Formats: sequence, structure tokens, C-alpha cells
Amino acid sequence: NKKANVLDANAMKRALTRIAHEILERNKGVEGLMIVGIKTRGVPIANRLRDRIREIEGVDVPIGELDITLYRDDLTHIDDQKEPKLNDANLKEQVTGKNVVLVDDVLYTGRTVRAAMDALMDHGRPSQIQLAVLVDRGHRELPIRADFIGKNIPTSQSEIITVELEEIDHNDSVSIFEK
Ligand code: 3GP
Ligand code: 5GP
Ligand code: MG
Repeated sequence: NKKANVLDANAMKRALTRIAHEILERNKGVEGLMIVGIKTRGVPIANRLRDRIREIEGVDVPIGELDITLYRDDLTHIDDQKEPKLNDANLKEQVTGKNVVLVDDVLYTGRTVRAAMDALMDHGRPSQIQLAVLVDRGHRELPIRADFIGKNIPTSQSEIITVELEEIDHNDSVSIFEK
């Protein structure tokens, strides 16, 4: 049952445009930059950031994706004891020497990002890794934080953030549900 809408399509668009600018500002441009989305919903967000950066700088930065599947079958059976599993890392470009911006929809315990960093390291040696997320819902279990955040949404453990993206869900929105 839904409790609140947090971002609509326009707010999401503004947040991603801001993050694109922040990425460029922090890194002084696109030199050495690579954007890597974490499946599923980190991937369209990564693509949108690449598109914004193209609009701003006129340059297409290399993009990649990571598949980190959780040991669970549905939302009502989330097993918090188990680590995210790296399924496959299908990075087209070399990560060695790149400044990699990891992108995910929601940052929660940090375990997915930890696994994603592990996966990246298996592919080479990035010169730097940064993290961009659409939503930070808190409850970290590891010393991981995002460099770029669309929206901070303090949640209770019993709440779930629903992220809908046009490319997958035919709608752009972020809302809070009670489990
Ligand atoms: P995504 O893979 O497209 O990002 O984790 C699998 C999917 O379940 C994720 O989609 C995520 O959006 C959704 N999800 C919703 N609530 C939760 C939650 O509390 N924990 C996890 N791990 N995933 C959630
Ligand atoms: P973490 O590994 O940090 O606990 O969780 C991050 C991953 O789990 C993200 O890829 C995200 O898709 C998913 N996730 C965790 N909590 C939520 C949530 O409340 N809502 C959504 N949509 N995804 C979540
Ligand atoms: Mg995700």
C-alpha cells in the first residue's frame, strides 16, 4: 500500500540533470570517465546520465553494465543474510585507468555496490570509482556512501521504495510503500 509519491517524471529528470552536472564538475569534464549501470534499473539511469552528459559536453562517455543478482525470488522473501551474487559482468570497454561512475536506482545496505566494485576490479584496475544513485534510503551495513544522490529518502525497514522507469515500467516515478 502506497504511502507517498516522492518523485514524478519532471522531478526525476531534474535530479538526473543535476547529477550529470555534478559528475562533470567533480571530474572537471569527461576525460577518462566511464559510466556503469547496475542491472536492472541502474542501467537505464546510467544511459540517461550518458545522454545528459552528451547534451552538456557533446561527448559520449563509454558505458557498461553489471549484473548482480540477489539470492532471492521476490520482494516478500528478501533474504537479508545473503550477499548479492555477481552473475556476469559484461563490460564492453576496458575499466583499467578509467574513472568509473557506478550507477544504481536505490542504495540501501550497500552490499550490491560492494559486489559491483568487486566485479569491476575483476575486469581491471579503475583509477577511481564513484557512486551515483537515484535514491539513498539509508540503513547502510557497510562503509559505503554515494557521491551523487538524486534524493535522500529516510525510510524505516518496513518501507519499500518503488522506482519506476519509462524504459522498463512505462512510467517515471519514485514512491514509498509499506511492506
Ligand atoms: P532493479 O533490479 O531493477 O533495481 O532487487 C531486485 C528488484 O527489486 C530491484 O529492481 C528493486 O527495484 C526491487 N526492490 C524493491 N524493494 C526492494 C528491497 O527492499 N530490496 C531489494 N533488494 N530490492 C528491492
Ligand atoms: P543494497 O544492496 O544496498 O541493500 O540494495 C541496493 C539494491 O537493492 C539496489 O539495486 C536496489 O535495486 C535494491 N533495493 C534495495 N532496497 C530497495 C528499495 O527500497 N526499493 C527499490 N526499488 N530497490 C531497492
Ligand atoms: Mg537496483
